[in-house]
Amino acid sequence: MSQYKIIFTGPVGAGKTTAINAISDTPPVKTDAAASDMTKNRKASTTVAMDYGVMNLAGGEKIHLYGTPGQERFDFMWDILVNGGIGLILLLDNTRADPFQDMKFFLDAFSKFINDTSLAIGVTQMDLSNRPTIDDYHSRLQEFGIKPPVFAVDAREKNDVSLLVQALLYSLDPGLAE
Ligand SMILES: Nc1nc2c(ncn2[C@@H]2O[C@H](COP(=O)(O)OP(=O)(O)OP(=O)(O)O)[C@@H](O)[C@H]2O)c(=O)[nH]1
Ligand SMILES: [Mg+2]
Repeated sequence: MSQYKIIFTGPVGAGKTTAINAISDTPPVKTDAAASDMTKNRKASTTVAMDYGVMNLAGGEKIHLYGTPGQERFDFMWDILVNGGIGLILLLDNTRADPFQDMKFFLDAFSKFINDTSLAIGVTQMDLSNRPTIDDYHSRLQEFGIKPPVFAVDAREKNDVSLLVQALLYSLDPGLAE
């Protein structure tokens, strides 16, 4: 049976923990701790080490899902978590002050891994803030010389997150995504 690993990253509150929770076929492992400074993100806790879940594909493959902490002070986990991964999902929160700056920051931070593997981008909270648009993201990504799939996703919705994962898998191996 084939086993693969993908990693979710992105800024605080983008929905990494929520997304893994939504699609995992096993009870997810979370390492959230209460955080008093999280009120501006409409949530009371933040990931301090990692999230973990598993998605079972129809072909019998297992996709191991790892989520990074969003906070930069835990960035020592980022290199550890990408080890052995086949692709990266970058979640961006459209209500943040400057989502393009977040995008640049994470593309830079994970540039080596992205170069070696594959990338898909999900933009969350578009129901709360509809700008920038997905087209705006595509334009900005052209400046980086990359063309990853970009979707609007609600991290709470299993279908949305699942489509994003399928897009990433498809870009790696069209046979893997069904
Ligand atoms: N309205 C709305 N809320 C969303 C959407 N996606 C996620 N959320 C909410 O946004 C919050 C995301 O929180 P987390 O999943 O903890 O975010 P995280 O990326 O794990 O954050 P850190 O671990 O702190 O880096 C949750 O309260 C979700 O319910 C969306 O598309 N729309
Ligand atoms: Mg989290």
